[in-house]
Amino acid sequence: MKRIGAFRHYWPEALLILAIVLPWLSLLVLGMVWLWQSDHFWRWALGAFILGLLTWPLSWFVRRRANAEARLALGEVAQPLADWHVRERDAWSDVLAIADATAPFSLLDIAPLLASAQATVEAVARHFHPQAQDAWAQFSLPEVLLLAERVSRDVRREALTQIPGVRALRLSHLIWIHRQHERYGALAWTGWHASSVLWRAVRAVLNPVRAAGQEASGALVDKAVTVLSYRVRAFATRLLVLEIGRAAIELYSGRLKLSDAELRAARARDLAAVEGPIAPVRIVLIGQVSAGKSSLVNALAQESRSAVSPVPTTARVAEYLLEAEGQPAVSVVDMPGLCDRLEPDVLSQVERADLILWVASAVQPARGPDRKILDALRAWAAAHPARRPPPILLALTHVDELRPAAEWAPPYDIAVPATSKARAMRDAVEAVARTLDLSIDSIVPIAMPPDGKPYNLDALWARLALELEEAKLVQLDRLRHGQQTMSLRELASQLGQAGRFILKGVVTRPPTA
Ligand SMILES: Nc1nc2c(ncn2[C@@H]2O[C@H](COP(=O)(O)OP(=O)(O)OP(=O)(O)O)[C@@H](O)[C@H]2O)c(=O)[nH]1
Ligand SMILES: [Mg+2]
Repeated sequence: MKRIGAFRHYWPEALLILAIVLPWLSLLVLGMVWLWQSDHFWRWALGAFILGLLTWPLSWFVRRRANAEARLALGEVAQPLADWHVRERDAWSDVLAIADATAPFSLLDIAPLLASAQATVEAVARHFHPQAQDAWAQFSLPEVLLLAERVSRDVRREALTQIPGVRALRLSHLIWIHRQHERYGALAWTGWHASSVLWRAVRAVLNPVRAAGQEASGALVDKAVTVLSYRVRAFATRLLVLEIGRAAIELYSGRLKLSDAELRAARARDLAAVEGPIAPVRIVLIGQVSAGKSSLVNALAQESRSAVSPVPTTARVAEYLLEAEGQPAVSVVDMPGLCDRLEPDVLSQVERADLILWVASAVQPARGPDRKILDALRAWAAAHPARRPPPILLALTHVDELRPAAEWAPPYDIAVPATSKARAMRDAVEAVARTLDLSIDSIVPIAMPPDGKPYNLDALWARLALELEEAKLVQLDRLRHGQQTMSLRELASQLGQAGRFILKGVVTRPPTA
Protein backbone atom coordinates (compact mmCIF):
# COMPACT_ATOMS: atom_id res chain seq x y z
CA MET A 1 0.00 0.00 0.00
CA LYS A 2 2.75 2.35 1.05
CA ARG A 3 4.71 1.62 -2.13
CA ILE A 4 1.69 2.20 -4.38
CA GLY A 5 1.18 5.52 -2.59
CA ALA A 6 4.80 6.39 -3.18
CA PHE A 7 4.46 5.55 -6.89
CA ARG A 8 1.49 7.87 -7.06
CA HIS A 9 3.37 10.63 -5.29
CA TYR A 10 6.53 10.43 -7.37
CA TRP A 11 4.97 9.90 -10.81
CA PRO A 12 6.62 13.07 -12.29
CA GLU A 13 10.03 11.78 -11.23
CA ALA A 14 9.24 8.30 -12.58
CA LEU A 15 8.15 9.82 -15.90
CA LEU A 16 11.30 11.95 -16.04
CA ILE A 17 13.52 8.90 -15.52
CA LEU A 18 11.62 6.97 -18.19
CA ALA A 19 11.97 9.89 -20.62
CA ILE A 20 15.73 9.88 -20.12
CA VAL A 21 16.27 6.14 -20.01
CA LEU A 22 13.79 4.87 -22.62
CA PRO A 23 15.62 6.15 -25.76
CA TRP A 24 18.77 4.34 -24.62
CA LEU A 25 16.92 1.22 -23.55
CA SER A 26 15.16 1.13 -26.89
CA LEU A 27 18.56 1.35 -28.57
CA LEU A 28 19.54 -1.76 -26.66
CA VAL A 29 16.41 -3.61 -27.69
CA LEU A 30 16.70 -2.44 -31.32
CA GLY A 31 20.34 -3.48 -31.37
CA MET A 32 19.33 -6.92 -30.13
CA VAL A 33 16.66 -7.18 -32.82
CA TRP A 34 19.19 -6.15 -35.46
CA LEU A 35 21.71 -8.68 -34.19
CA TRP A 36 19.03 -11.35 -34.25
CA GLN A 37 17.78 -10.50 -37.73
CA SER A 38 21.22 -10.26 -39.29
CA ASP A 39 22.23 -13.58 -37.73
CA HIS A 40 25.02 -12.07 -35.68
CA PHE A 41 23.36 -12.68 -32.36
CA TRP A 42 25.15 -15.89 -31.38
CA ARG A 43 28.52 -14.44 -32.29
CA TRP A 44 27.75 -11.40 -30.16
CA ALA A 45 26.50 -13.57 -27.29
CA LEU A 46 29.63 -15.72 -27.41
CA GLY A 47 31.89 -12.64 -27.42
CA ALA A 48 29.97 -11.09 -24.50
CA PHE A 49 30.14 -14.37 -22.62
CA ILE A 50 33.91 -14.74 -23.13
CA LEU A 51 34.52 -11.13 -22.10
CA GLY A 52 32.23 -11.67 -19.11
CA LEU A 53 34.27 -14.73 -18.15
CA LEU A 54 37.40 -12.62 -18.31
CA THR A 55 36.03 -10.35 -15.60
CA TRP A 56 36.49 -13.12 -12.96
CA PRO A 57 40.30 -13.38 -13.04
CA LEU A 58 40.57 -9.64 -13.72
CA SER A 59 38.37 -8.70 -10.78
CA TRP A 60 40.35 -11.09 -8.56
CA PHE A 61 43.58 -9.49 -9.74
CA VAL A 62 42.25 -5.92 -9.31
CA ARG A 63 41.03 -6.69 -5.79
CA ARG A 64 44.30 -8.28 -4.81
CA ARG A 65 46.25 -5.33 -6.14
CA ALA A 66 43.90 -2.84 -4.47
CA ASN A 67 44.36 -4.65 -1.13
CA ALA A 68 48.15 -4.74 -1.57
CA GLU A 69 48.21 -1.05 -2.50
CA ALA A 70 46.08 -0.12 0.50
CA ARG A 71 48.54 -2.06 2.66
CA LEU A 72 51.50 -0.30 1.09
CA ALA A 73 49.95 3.18 1.26
CA LEU A 74 49.11 2.62 4.92
CA GLY A 75 52.46 0.98 5.73
CA GLU A 76 53.38 3.66 8.24
CA VAL A 77 49.99 3.61 9.88
CA ALA A 78 50.44 -0.17 10.33
CA GLN A 79 53.66 0.25 12.33
CA PRO A 80 53.37 -0.20 16.11
CA LEU A 81 54.42 2.83 18.17
CA ALA A 82 57.98 2.77 19.55
CA ASP A 83 56.94 3.12 23.18
CA TRP A 84 54.47 0.21 23.13
CA HIS A 85 55.46 -2.82 25.11
CA VAL A 86 54.52 -6.48 24.79
CA ARG A 87 50.81 -6.26 25.56
CA GLU A 88 50.23 -3.32 23.23
CA ARG A 89 52.15 -5.06 20.43
CA ASP A 90 50.09 -8.26 20.91
CA ALA A 91 46.88 -6.25 20.71
CA TRP A 92 48.22 -4.53 17.57
CA SER A 93 48.77 -7.91 15.85
CA ASP A 94 45.09 -8.65 16.48
CA VAL A 95 44.12 -5.28 14.98
CA LEU A 96 46.24 -6.00 11.88
CA ALA A 97 44.59 -9.42 11.54
CA ILE A 98 41.14 -7.80 11.72
CA ALA A 99 42.20 -5.18 9.12
CA ASP A 100 43.40 -8.00 6.83
CA ALA A 101 40.21 -9.99 7.26
CA THR A 102 37.71 -7.13 6.92
CA ALA A 103 36.06 -6.90 3.50
CA PRO A 104 35.81 -3.32 2.17
CA PHE A 105 32.77 -1.52 3.58
CA SER A 106 29.88 -0.64 1.34
CA LEU A 107 29.44 3.09 0.75
CA LEU A 108 25.78 2.99 1.65
CA ASP A 109 25.48 0.50 4.48
CA ILE A 110 27.00 1.67 7.76
CA ALA A 111 26.17 -1.47 9.81
CA PRO A 112 29.26 -3.57 8.80
CA LEU A 113 31.47 -0.57 9.57
CA LEU A 114 30.07 -0.27 13.10
CA ALA A 115 30.32 -4.03 13.62
CA SER A 116 33.96 -4.02 12.57
CA ALA A 117 34.77 -1.01 14.79
CA GLN A 118 33.13 -2.81 17.71
CA ALA A 119 35.03 -6.04 17.00
CA THR A 120 38.33 -4.10 16.90
CA VAL A 121 37.65 -2.27 20.15
CA GLU A 122 36.56 -5.48 21.88
CA ALA A 123 39.61 -7.42 20.66
CA VAL A 124 41.90 -4.74 22.08
CA ALA A 125 39.92 -4.42 25.32
CA ARG A 126 40.21 -8.19 25.94
CA HIS A 127 44.01 -7.87 25.92
CA PHE A 128 43.99 -5.27 28.67
CA HIS A 129 41.05 -6.45 30.78
CA PRO A 130 40.93 -10.22 30.22
CA GLN A 131 38.88 -10.77 33.39
CA ALA A 132 36.33 -7.98 33.00
CA GLN A 133 32.93 -9.01 31.67
CA ASP A 134 32.44 -5.65 29.98
CA ALA A 135 36.10 -5.21 29.02
CA TRP A 136 35.25 -2.62 26.38
CA ALA A 137 33.70 -0.24 28.93
CA GLN A 138 36.82 0.24 31.08
CA PHE A 139 37.44 3.93 30.46
CA SER A 140 36.34 7.32 31.68
CA LEU A 141 34.31 9.97 29.84
CA PRO A 142 37.23 12.41 29.31
CA GLU A 143 39.18 9.52 27.80
CA VAL A 144 36.42 8.83 25.29
CA LEU A 145 36.27 12.50 24.34
CA LEU A 146 40.01 12.56 23.90
CA LEU A 147 39.78 9.36 21.84
CA ALA A 148 37.23 10.99 19.52
CA GLU A 149 39.58 13.97 19.13
CA ARG A 150 42.54 11.75 18.21
CA VAL A 151 40.70 9.50 15.74
CA SER A 152 39.19 12.52 13.99
CA ARG A 153 42.58 14.20 13.74
CA ASP A 154 44.36 11.12 12.39
CA VAL A 155 41.66 10.09 9.91
CA ARG A 156 41.51 13.71 8.67
CA ARG A 157 45.27 13.78 8.08
CA GLU A 158 45.28 10.48 6.16
CA ALA A 159 42.15 11.32 4.18
CA LEU A 160 43.65 14.67 3.11
CA THR A 161 46.82 13.05 1.84
CA GLN A 162 45.36 9.85 0.38
CA ILE A 163 41.84 10.40 -0.97
CA PRO A 164 41.85 12.51 -4.15
CA GLY A 165 39.27 15.31 -4.30
CA VAL A 166 38.33 14.96 -0.65
CA ARG A 167 38.65 18.72 -0.06
CA ALA A 168 35.99 19.38 -2.70
CA LEU A 169 33.58 16.96 -1.07
CA ARG A 170 31.00 18.95 0.87
CA LEU A 171 28.88 17.53 3.61
CA SER A 172 25.92 18.79 1.59
CA HIS A 173 26.92 16.34 -1.19
CA LEU A 174 26.81 13.44 1.19
CA ILE A 175 23.53 14.62 2.67
CA TRP A 176 22.13 14.93 -0.86
CA ILE A 177 23.24 11.40 -1.76
CA HIS A 178 21.84 10.08 1.49
CA ARG A 179 18.50 11.89 0.96
CA GLN A 180 18.19 10.64 -2.61
CA HIS A 181 18.99 7.17 -1.43
CA GLU A 182 16.38 7.40 1.33
CA ARG A 183 13.80 8.96 -0.93
CA TYR A 184 14.06 6.88 -4.07
CA GLY A 185 16.30 4.06 -2.98
CA ALA A 186 13.60 1.59 -1.95
CA LEU A 187 11.21 2.71 -4.66
CA ALA A 188 13.80 2.60 -7.44
CA TRP A 189 15.02 -0.75 -6.23
CA THR A 190 11.49 -2.20 -6.15
CA GLY A 191 10.72 -0.80 -9.59
CA TRP A 192 13.98 -2.06 -11.01
CA HIS A 193 13.64 -5.44 -9.36
CA ALA A 194 10.01 -5.95 -10.43
CA SER A 195 10.62 -4.96 -14.02
CA SER A 196 13.81 -6.98 -14.24
CA VAL A 197 12.09 -10.11 -12.88
CA LEU A 198 9.24 -9.61 -15.34
CA TRP A 199 11.60 -9.06 -18.25
CA ARG A 200 13.68 -12.10 -17.36
CA ALA A 201 10.56 -14.28 -17.08
CA VAL A 202 9.24 -13.11 -20.48
CA ARG A 203 12.67 -13.63 -22.02
CA ALA A 204 12.94 -17.15 -20.64
CA VAL A 205 9.54 -18.12 -22.05
CA LEU A 206 10.28 -16.63 -25.48
CA ASN A 207 13.72 -18.10 -25.94
CA PRO A 208 15.13 -20.25 -23.12
CA VAL A 209 18.58 -20.84 -24.69
CA ARG A 210 19.24 -17.17 -25.32
CA ALA A 211 17.89 -16.25 -21.87
CA ALA A 212 20.38 -18.61 -20.20
CA GLY A 213 23.28 -16.95 -22.05
CA GLN A 214 22.07 -13.49 -21.07
CA GLU A 215 21.60 -14.46 -17.43
CA ALA A 216 25.21 -15.64 -17.29
CA SER A 217 26.72 -12.56 -18.93
CA GLY A 218 24.48 -10.27 -16.81
CA ALA A 219 25.78 -11.78 -13.57
CA LEU A 220 29.36 -11.35 -14.75
CA VAL A 221 28.84 -7.70 -15.76
CA ASP A 222 27.32 -6.99 -12.32
CA LYS A 223 30.45 -8.35 -10.74
CA ALA A 224 32.69 -6.12 -12.84
CA VAL A 225 30.78 -3.00 -11.76
CA THR A 226 31.24 -3.66 -8.02
CA VAL A 227 34.99 -3.93 -8.55
CA LEU A 228 35.18 -0.32 -9.71
CA SER A 229 34.72 1.26 -6.27
CA TYR A 230 36.80 -1.42 -4.59
CA ARG A 231 40.08 0.50 -4.43
CA VAL A 232 38.76 3.49 -2.50
CA ARG A 233 36.70 1.29 -0.20
CA ALA A 234 39.62 -1.07 0.53
CA PHE A 235 41.80 1.88 1.49
CA ALA A 236 39.18 3.59 3.65
CA THR A 237 38.31 0.33 5.40
CA ARG A 238 41.89 -0.50 6.32
CA LEU A 239 42.54 3.07 7.45
CA LEU A 240 39.52 3.06 9.72
CA VAL A 241 40.22 -0.34 11.31
CA LEU A 242 43.86 0.61 11.97
CA GLU A 243 43.05 4.04 13.39
CA ILE A 244 40.30 2.67 15.60
CA GLY A 245 42.63 -0.13 16.76
CA ARG A 246 45.46 2.27 17.53
CA ALA A 247 43.19 4.62 19.42
CA ALA A 248 41.71 1.68 21.36
CA ILE A 249 45.21 0.52 22.37
CA GLU A 250 46.06 4.03 23.56
CA LEU A 251 42.80 4.08 25.49
CA TYR A 252 42.97 0.70 27.22
CA SER A 253 46.71 0.81 27.90
CA GLY A 254 46.11 3.95 29.93
CA ARG A 255 48.19 6.21 27.66
CA LEU A 256 45.18 8.28 26.80
CA LYS A 257 45.03 10.01 30.14
CA LEU A 258 46.29 13.30 28.80
CA SER A 259 46.01 15.22 25.55
CA ASP A 260 49.19 16.13 23.67
CA ALA A 261 49.20 19.60 25.22
CA GLU A 262 48.73 18.17 28.71
CA LEU A 263 51.46 15.61 28.06
CA ARG A 264 53.86 18.31 26.88
CA ALA A 265 53.16 20.25 30.06
CA ALA A 266 53.80 17.12 32.18
CA ARG A 267 57.07 16.51 30.30
CA ALA A 268 58.12 20.13 30.83
CA ARG A 269 57.40 19.74 34.55
CA ASP A 270 59.38 16.52 34.54
CA LEU A 271 62.35 18.10 32.77
CA ALA A 272 62.26 21.07 35.11
CA ALA A 273 62.38 18.63 37.99
CA VAL A 274 65.39 16.84 36.48
CA GLU A 275 67.23 20.13 36.24
CA GLY A 276 66.34 20.80 39.86
CA PRO A 277 67.83 18.95 42.81
CA ILE A 278 65.89 15.61 42.57
CA ALA A 279 64.16 13.71 39.76
CA PRO A 280 66.83 11.29 38.62
CA VAL A 281 65.90 7.73 37.81
CA ARG A 282 64.86 5.91 40.98
CA ILE A 283 66.64 2.57 41.44
CA VAL A 284 65.22 0.34 44.15
CA LEU A 285 67.55 -2.33 45.61
CA ILE A 286 65.78 -5.52 46.64
CA GLY A 287 67.31 -8.73 47.98
CA GLN A 288 67.68 -11.09 50.91
CA VAL A 289 69.22 -10.12 54.23
CA SER A 290 73.01 -9.62 53.95
CA ALA A 291 72.97 -9.97 50.16
CA GLY A 292 75.04 -6.78 49.96
CA LYS A 293 72.47 -4.06 49.20
CA SER A 294 73.94 -1.44 51.55
CA SER A 295 77.45 -2.38 50.47
CA LEU A 296 76.36 -1.77 46.88
CA VAL A 297 74.94 1.67 47.76
CA ASN A 298 78.31 2.59 49.30
CA ALA A 299 80.28 1.13 46.39
CA LEU A 300 78.17 3.00 43.83
CA ALA A 301 78.48 6.21 45.86
CA GLN A 302 82.23 5.64 46.28
CA GLU A 303 81.82 6.55 49.94
CA SER A 304 80.13 5.11 53.01
CA ARG A 305 76.48 6.13 53.06
CA SER A 306 74.67 3.14 54.47
CA ALA A 307 75.58 0.93 57.45
CA VAL A 308 77.00 -2.42 56.45
CA SER A 309 77.36 -5.47 58.68
CA PRO A 310 77.31 -9.29 58.52
CA VAL A 311 74.17 -9.32 60.70
CA PRO A 312 70.77 -7.99 59.51
CA THR A 313 71.37 -4.28 59.37
CA THR A 314 69.09 -2.06 57.34
CA ALA A 315 65.82 -1.73 59.22
CA ARG A 316 64.20 1.12 57.27
CA VAL A 317 63.95 2.24 53.68
CA ALA A 318 66.54 4.91 52.91
CA GLU A 319 66.98 6.87 49.69
CA TYR A 320 70.34 8.25 48.52
CA LEU A 321 71.08 10.59 45.66
CA LEU A 322 74.23 9.39 43.90
CA GLU A 323 76.17 11.84 41.79
CA ALA A 324 79.31 9.82 41.19
CA GLU A 325 81.75 11.45 38.82
CA GLY A 326 81.37 10.36 35.21
CA GLN A 327 78.13 8.50 35.99
CA PRO A 328 74.51 9.58 35.54
CA ALA A 329 72.87 10.98 38.68
CA VAL A 330 70.56 8.33 40.09
CA SER A 331 68.53 7.97 43.21
CA VAL A 332 69.14 4.66 44.98
CA VAL A 333 66.73 3.19 47.52
CA ASP A 334 68.26 0.83 50.09
CA MET A 335 65.71 -1.60 51.49
CA PRO A 336 65.66 -3.95 54.48
CA GLY A 337 66.26 -7.63 53.60
CA LEU A 338 63.33 -9.55 52.06
CA CYS A 339 60.85 -11.49 54.16
CA ASP A 340 59.14 -14.56 52.74
CA ARG A 341 56.18 -12.57 51.38
CA LEU A 342 55.63 -9.35 49.50
CA GLU A 343 55.52 -6.71 52.26
CA PRO A 344 53.48 -3.52 51.65
CA ASP A 345 56.71 -1.56 52.11
CA VAL A 346 58.38 -3.37 49.24
CA LEU A 347 55.32 -3.07 47.02
CA SER A 348 54.98 0.66 47.66
CA GLN A 349 58.64 1.07 46.68
CA VAL A 350 58.18 -1.04 43.54
CA GLU A 351 55.24 1.17 42.57
CA ARG A 352 57.62 4.13 42.68
CA ALA A 353 60.60 2.38 41.08
CA ASP A 354 61.94 3.27 37.64
CA LEU A 355 64.37 0.36 37.75
CA ILE A 356 64.69 -2.59 40.12
CA LEU A 357 68.18 -3.75 40.99
CA TRP A 358 67.84 -7.17 42.55
CA VAL A 359 70.79 -8.01 44.79
CA ALA A 360 71.60 -11.71 45.32
CA SER A 361 74.62 -13.35 46.86
CA ALA A 362 76.39 -15.91 44.70
CA VAL A 363 77.18 -17.99 47.80
CA GLN A 364 73.61 -18.09 49.14
CA PRO A 365 72.12 -21.44 48.03
CA ALA A 366 68.50 -20.66 49.06
CA ARG A 367 66.83 -18.75 46.25
CA GLY A 368 63.24 -19.53 47.34
CA PRO A 369 62.50 -16.09 48.87
CA ASP A 370 63.93 -14.30 45.80
CA ARG A 371 61.84 -16.34 43.38
CA LYS A 372 58.70 -16.00 45.48
CA ILE A 373 58.86 -12.21 45.77
CA LEU A 374 60.01 -11.83 42.15
CA ASP A 375 57.00 -13.87 40.99
CA ALA A 376 54.71 -11.78 43.20
CA LEU A 377 56.08 -8.64 41.52
CA ARG A 378 55.60 -10.17 38.09
CA ALA A 379 51.99 -11.00 38.99
CA TRP A 380 51.51 -7.44 40.23
CA ALA A 381 52.87 -6.05 36.93
CA ALA A 382 50.60 -8.40 34.96
CA ALA A 383 47.61 -7.19 36.98
CA HIS A 384 48.48 -3.57 36.09
CA PRO A 385 48.85 -3.76 32.32
CA ALA A 386 48.27 -0.02 31.97
CA ARG A 387 51.55 0.65 33.77
CA ARG A 388 54.98 0.27 32.27
CA PRO A 389 56.81 -2.24 34.49
CA PRO A 390 60.27 -1.17 35.71
CA PRO A 391 63.10 -3.19 34.13
CA ILE A 392 64.85 -5.65 36.46
CA LEU A 393 68.62 -6.09 36.62
CA LEU A 394 70.42 -8.39 39.05
CA ALA A 395 73.73 -7.71 40.80
CA LEU A 396 75.24 -11.06 41.75
CA THR A 397 77.38 -10.20 44.79
CA HIS A 398 79.96 -12.17 46.79
CA VAL A 399 81.46 -13.73 43.65
CA ASP A 400 84.88 -13.32 45.31
CA GLU A 401 83.78 -16.01 47.79
CA LEU A 402 82.97 -18.59 45.11
CA ARG A 403 85.22 -21.62 45.00
CA PRO A 404 88.22 -21.69 45.02
CA ALA A 405 87.63 -19.17 47.82
CA ALA A 406 91.35 -18.48 48.32
CA GLU A 407 91.79 -17.35 44.74
CA TRP A 408 90.89 -13.75 43.99
CA ALA A 409 92.86 -12.15 41.21
CA PRO A 410 90.57 -10.01 39.07
CA PRO A 411 89.89 -9.22 36.28
CA TYR A 412 88.04 -12.31 35.04
CA ASP A 413 86.55 -12.93 31.63
CA ILE A 414 83.44 -14.98 32.26
CA ALA A 415 82.48 -15.06 28.57
CA VAL A 416 85.62 -17.12 27.86
CA PRO A 417 86.52 -18.47 31.35
CA ALA A 418 90.19 -19.39 31.60
CA THR A 419 90.35 -20.26 35.35
CA SER A 420 88.16 -22.33 37.65
CA LYS A 421 87.14 -19.10 39.46
CA ALA A 422 85.91 -17.57 36.21
CA ARG A 423 84.09 -20.83 35.41
CA ALA A 424 82.46 -20.81 38.86
CA MET A 425 81.33 -17.23 38.26
CA ARG A 426 79.80 -18.13 34.92
CA ASP A 427 78.05 -21.19 36.40
CA ALA A 428 76.67 -19.01 39.22
CA VAL A 429 75.30 -16.45 36.71
CA GLU A 430 73.67 -19.22 34.67
CA ALA A 431 72.21 -20.92 37.74
CA VAL A 432 70.65 -17.72 39.10
CA ALA A 433 69.28 -16.85 35.63
CA ARG A 434 67.58 -20.26 35.54
CA THR A 435 66.17 -20.28 39.07
CA LEU A 436 64.90 -16.69 38.95
CA ASP A 437 63.80 -16.84 35.31
CA LEU A 438 65.90 -13.84 34.25
CA SER A 439 67.90 -13.38 31.09
CA ILE A 440 71.66 -13.87 31.43
CA ASP A 441 72.39 -10.40 30.08
CA SER A 442 70.40 -8.80 32.89
CA ILE A 443 72.83 -10.26 35.48
CA VAL A 444 76.14 -8.62 36.41
CA PRO A 445 78.56 -10.48 38.73
CA ILE A 446 80.21 -8.08 41.22
CA ALA A 447 82.22 -8.29 44.43
CA MET A 448 82.65 -5.88 47.33
CA PRO A 449 85.06 -7.62 49.69
CA PRO A 450 85.12 -5.73 53.04
CA ASP A 451 88.87 -5.35 52.88
CA GLY A 452 89.42 -5.03 49.15
CA LYS A 453 88.51 -3.00 46.10
CA PRO A 454 85.04 -3.47 44.59
CA TYR A 455 85.06 -5.56 41.41
CA ASN A 456 83.13 -5.05 38.13
CA LEU A 457 81.20 -1.95 39.21
CA ASP A 458 82.04 -0.32 35.86
CA ALA A 459 80.22 -3.18 34.13
CA LEU A 460 77.25 -2.65 36.45
CA TRP A 461 77.20 1.10 35.70
CA ALA A 462 77.40 0.32 31.97
CA ARG A 463 74.49 -2.13 32.25
CA LEU A 464 72.49 0.43 34.26
CA ALA A 465 73.22 3.10 31.64
CA LEU A 466 71.80 0.82 28.93
CA GLU A 467 68.57 0.56 30.89
CA LEU A 468 68.28 4.27 31.74
CA GLU A 469 66.24 5.18 28.64
CA GLU A 470 63.65 2.54 29.51
CA ALA A 471 63.75 3.64 33.16
CA LYS A 472 63.01 7.24 32.09
CA LEU A 473 59.98 6.03 30.13
CA VAL A 474 58.84 4.18 33.24
CA GLN A 475 59.26 7.41 35.18
CA LEU A 476 57.22 9.35 32.63
CA ASP A 477 54.55 6.67 32.74
CA ARG A 478 54.56 6.91 36.53
CA LEU A 479 54.05 10.67 36.36
CA ARG A 480 51.28 10.18 33.86
CA HIS A 481 49.53 7.71 36.15
CA GLY A 482 50.02 10.02 39.09
CA GLN A 483 47.98 12.56 37.09
CA GLN A 484 44.82 10.51 37.13
CA THR A 485 44.55 10.13 40.89
CA MET A 486 42.84 13.33 41.82
CA SER A 487 43.73 14.78 45.16
CA LEU A 488 40.96 15.46 47.67
CA ARG A 489 41.65 19.16 47.45
CA GLU A 490 41.32 19.03 43.65
CA LEU A 491 38.07 17.09 43.98
CA ALA A 492 36.70 19.58 46.52
CA SER A 493 37.57 22.48 44.26
CA GLN A 494 35.90 20.80 41.28
CA LEU A 495 32.77 20.10 43.31
CA GLY A 496 32.80 23.72 44.45
CA GLN A 497 33.03 24.91 40.85
CA ALA A 498 30.21 22.60 39.82
CA GLY A 499 28.09 23.83 42.74
CA ARG A 500 28.66 27.47 41.76
CA PHE A 501 27.82 26.64 38.16
CA ILE A 502 24.56 24.91 39.08
CA LEU A 503 23.59 27.72 41.47
CA LYS A 504 24.33 30.29 38.79
CA GLY A 505 22.13 28.34 36.40
CA VAL A 506 19.27 28.30 38.92
CA VAL A 507 19.57 31.99 39.79
CA THR A 508 19.87 33.27 36.23
CA ARG A 509 17.36 30.86 34.71
CA PRO A 510 15.01 32.78 32.42
CA PRO A 511 11.45 32.96 33.72
CA THR A 512 9.28 30.21 32.29
CA ALA A 513 6.43 31.39 30.14
N1 LIG B 1 83.23 -10.85 50.45
C1 LIG B 1 82.18 -10.08 50.18
N2 LIG B 1 81.46 -9.59 51.18
C2 LIG B 1 80.40 -8.81 50.91
C3 LIG B 1 80.04 -8.53 49.59
N3 LIG B 1 78.93 -7.74 49.62
C4 LIG B 1 78.62 -7.53 50.92
N4 LIG B 1 79.52 -8.17 51.71
C5 LIG B 1 79.47 -8.24 53.15
O1 LIG B 1 78.25 -8.87 53.50
C6 LIG B 1 77.73 -8.32 54.70
C7 LIG B 1 76.32 -7.83 54.50
O2 LIG B 1 76.36 -6.74 53.66
P1 LIG B 1 75.27 -5.59 53.65
O3 LIG B 1 75.63 -4.63 52.59
O4 LIG B 1 75.05 -5.07 55.04
O5 LIG B 1 74.02 -6.42 53.21
P2 LIG B 1 72.52 -5.91 53.12
O6 LIG B 1 71.93 -6.59 51.94
O7 LIG B 1 72.45 -4.45 53.14
O8 LIG B 1 71.89 -6.54 54.44
P3 LIG B 1 70.59 -6.06 55.25
O9 LIG B 1 70.65 -4.58 55.34
O10 LIG B 1 70.72 -6.70 56.58
O11 LIG B 1 69.43 -6.56 54.49
C8 LIG B 1 78.71 -7.22 55.09
O12 LIG B 1 79.59 -7.74 56.05
C9 LIG B 1 79.45 -6.92 53.83
O13 LIG B 1 80.75 -6.43 54.08
C10 LIG B 1 80.80 -9.10 48.53
O14 LIG B 1 80.55 -8.92 47.34
N5 LIG B 1 81.86 -9.86 48.89
MG1 LIG C 1 71.59 -3.16 54.39
